[in-house]
Amino acid sequence: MTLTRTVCPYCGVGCGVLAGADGTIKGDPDHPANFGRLCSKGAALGETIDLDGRLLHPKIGGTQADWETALDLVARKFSEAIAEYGPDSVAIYASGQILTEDYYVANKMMKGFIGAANIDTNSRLCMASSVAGHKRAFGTDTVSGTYEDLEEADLIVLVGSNLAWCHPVLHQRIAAAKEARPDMRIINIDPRRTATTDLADVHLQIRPDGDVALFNGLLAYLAEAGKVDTAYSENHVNGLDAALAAAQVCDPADSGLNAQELAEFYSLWANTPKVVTAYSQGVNQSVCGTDKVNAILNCHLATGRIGKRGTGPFSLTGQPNAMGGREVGGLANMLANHLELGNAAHRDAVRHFWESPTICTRPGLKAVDMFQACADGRIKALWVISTNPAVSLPDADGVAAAIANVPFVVASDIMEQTDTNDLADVLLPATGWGEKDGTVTNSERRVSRQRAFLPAPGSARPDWKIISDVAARMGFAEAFAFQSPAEVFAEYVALDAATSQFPRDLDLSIFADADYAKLIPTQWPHNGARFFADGQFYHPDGKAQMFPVKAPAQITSRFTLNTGRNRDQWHTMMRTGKSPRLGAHLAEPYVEIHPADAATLGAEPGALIAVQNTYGRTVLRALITPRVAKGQLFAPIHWTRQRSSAGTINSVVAPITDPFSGQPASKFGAVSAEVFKAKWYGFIASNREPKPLTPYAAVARTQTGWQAELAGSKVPDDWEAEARRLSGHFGGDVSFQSDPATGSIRIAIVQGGLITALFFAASTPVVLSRTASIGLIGSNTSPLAALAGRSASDQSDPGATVCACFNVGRNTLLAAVTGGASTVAALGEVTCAGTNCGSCKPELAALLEQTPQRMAAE
Ligand SMILES: Nc1nc2c(c(=O)[nH]1)N[C@H]1C(S)=C(S)[C@@H](COP(=O)(O)OP(=O)(O)OC[C@H]3O[C@@H](n4cnc5c(=O)[nH]c(N)nc54)[C@H](O)[C@@H]3O)O[C@H]1N2
Ligand SMILES: Nc1nc2c(c(=O)[nH]1)N[C@H]1C(S)=C(S)[C@@H](COP(=O)(O)OP(=O)(O)OC[C@H]3O[C@@H](n4cnc5c(=O)[nH]c(N)nc54)[C@H](O)[C@@H]3O)O[C@H]1N2
Ligand code: SF4
Ligand SMILES: [Mo]
Repeated sequence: MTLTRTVCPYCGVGCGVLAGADGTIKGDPDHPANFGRLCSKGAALGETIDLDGRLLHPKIGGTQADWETALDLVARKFSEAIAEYGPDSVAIYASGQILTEDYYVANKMMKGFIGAANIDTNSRLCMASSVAGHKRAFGTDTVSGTYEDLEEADLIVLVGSNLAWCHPVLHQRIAAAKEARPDMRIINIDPRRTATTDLADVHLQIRPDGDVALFNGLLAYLAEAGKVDTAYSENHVNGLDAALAAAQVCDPADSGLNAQELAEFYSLWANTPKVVTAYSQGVNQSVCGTDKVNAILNCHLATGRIGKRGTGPFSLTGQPNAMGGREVGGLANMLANHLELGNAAHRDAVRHFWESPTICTRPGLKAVDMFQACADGRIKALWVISTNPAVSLPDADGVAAAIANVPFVVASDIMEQTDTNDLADVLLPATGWGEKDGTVTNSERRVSRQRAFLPAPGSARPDWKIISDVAARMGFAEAFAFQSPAEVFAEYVALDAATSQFPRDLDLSIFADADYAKLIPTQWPHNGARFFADGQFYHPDGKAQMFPVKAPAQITSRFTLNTGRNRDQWHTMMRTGKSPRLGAHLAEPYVEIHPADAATLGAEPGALIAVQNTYGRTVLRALITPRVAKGQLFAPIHWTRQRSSAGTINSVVAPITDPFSGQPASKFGAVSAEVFKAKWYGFIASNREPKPLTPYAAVARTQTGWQAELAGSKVPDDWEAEARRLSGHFGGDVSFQSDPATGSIRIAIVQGGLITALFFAASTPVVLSRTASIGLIGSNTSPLAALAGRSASDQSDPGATVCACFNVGRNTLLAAVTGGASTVAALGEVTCAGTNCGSCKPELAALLEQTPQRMAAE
């Protein structure tokens, strides 16, 4: 079997993958991002390339159509809207998950040929504050850090980053570096404890949005302790005095940390020259996201700790091509190739190069405003490409209504059913990872090739081709006559060369003569390049700018909501949701709540909590844990309306944005919380996909089909009918058991001698081995034995999955601990857990810490 050299389609670490058409997936030992490692999501890629649920042909109004008809219709509707209402009446909402070539073509069409800048992407929800902060400080959006800097630092400060779950291979590289150099210090700044905290020497459990106060305090401390590099700041930095003055009037106690925590952190940072401050969404997704970025950059600029090995600020990108999108300029307030929309000379040069009839002259609508314009009727035609805004934007229910309000909506996706596709007039099938060719750029500016190793399914086409074909039909055939992604890439590189008279960081000359087919992972401007090494920045005078920032006003609410990611799921689960192994890690939309808050609300373990505000309402399983602080709730972002009845967390996230970047404040909002008083709780294992039909429902893939956790607010009159309705099994024989004493109901549905569905209900959360019931689906076990909850092979229940690679459950691990395994390595030897991708190692360590012996001793 020949394996194709490509890169992982998930996070911004950008790991190299060797992939085969039979589903073989290996880490690429030669890729400089991962040197052969993969995390649980990367390792399970082979399970997600089947065609189940794929959109295989264009659809118009739900009916299959041919490409000609669909493309003609899209082009006509867009052209008509532009003719009647002007270029600002159409919009594209795209994604950091399309390839650089797709992105370049979409941006060119919108800005140069339609002549408006209404193209924004989900990177607005992700990287916009970093972009804005970098531009203010450096004059360009330059990420100067490299992965080696993280390995070489003596101190790594992780701010608002759950690296262990969100950039797992980078986390493993840091863990390995720390093992080799135990003196290395890691500080984790996060309002809650996470798997990342377990690697850290110190957890600073900051108040939400306390970051500006914390880093302003650090700047003031650096000045007082004589740690400002005066020579550096005189020669290379403007604005020190103003930034310092703002910092000095800021009270570091507003960070929520005590005097000792502050003193220790400040002293360690001040006295460790080799420091990297790496940050992610806990910084970006905030009302003061841009200010947080500048507060961090200020400290690095004041000390000259930037542009040198093992030092610097490091904005970790989330999506596989978030960085590529920034490079091509695919946001509503950028032009192309790091050129400025507001600069007439830049605009003229780009227009000249594109030979375009027009060029946009002012910024377009940023994501949240774009959907507001959809709601109030300004947008007449909308094209959504490779993103699921009806789930991932704040005020998700309002956004869904806004999309429904647009007269003509197109969605390009690889999957047929998404919450956004359900609202579209036209669906265009895109080729996905493994089927398409192009380039992506990772967090350290390394451009890698994604290569196809599978044929295009059905009549799916690559995004760059679909966009070019629509542009051609709108009258721009000559400028969009691309025949391959290589041609698009060549034009993108040529645009860079044609505009080299404008000094900026982006320099793609290394790719000028590159052989696209054989392109090896390459950092721009050249491998091993170090930005700012000479102290030169990109403001006109060559200096960096320190920015005065002040701490935001506090939110006063009994409960606030923080949101983020799970280890084994990717965003709206369109791909990872296909893998039973990945689904087994955390199979329900949950809310982390502090034990004291749970007690006040009267929430027992397994209870459901209704979290709501004026925007909407969700119902989530209570995960009672001291990992979150009192008054703070945390919930994952992954559940959609396809997989849950009330688990879409953005239903309760307000559309409040950072004033400079337009990035939504997805991590900190006011909500109320109360126990959802269910009349009954249930569980289904089935060979058919259950629909989320009860007030609480969470659907997930299993090894034998599907499962659903349920709760209802009205006890059904006819349990058999309810079991059939919820499992979708209307045929077959039913075995029914009920226990009036406990109110529990057990139903098995058998077809052709095989168990097709098992349904359990009770007046309290159902306690039974899910794994055992799931294992019985499709077996010929007698219904009576099945309803007794015994597993098909009479094996013990492995428990909830901890290690997704080897499917090792919590009970198996606890048994190994009882049997004497006392270290992560020993657990690996006994059970294999953690010995493949290593993503579960923090959880193994936590499990060891919680062994009964230790708990008793505490
Ligand atoms: N498994 C998995 N990995 C992913 C993704 C995924 O969906 N699943 N998505 C990818 C993408 S697109 C992105 S953008 C990245 C995101 O990667 P991360 O930013 O690391 O992930 P999040 O879970 O969104 O948030 C990180 C942390 O910010 C903390 N936080 C909240 N508020 C504050 C605050 O005010 N201050 C500070 N200091 N911290 C705060 C949260 O408690 C949370 O632990 O992950 C990428 N990797
Ligand atoms: N509350 C809250 N909300 C958040 C966040 C948060 O932390 N909290 N994080 C935000 C962030 S950082 C991000 S990045 C967003 C992510 O949010 P989204 O971008 O909405 O999430 P995805 O599920 O990744 O959507 C990608 C879609 O593209 C499709 N797709 C995959 N490959 C291709 C392809 O090659 N071509 C095409 N045309 N389609 C394809 C998939 O099937 C899927 O439907 O969510 C944001 N929303
Ligand atoms: S860390 Fe995991 S998800 Fe991220 S690129 Fe690597 S294998 Fe993919
Ligand atoms: Mo993201």
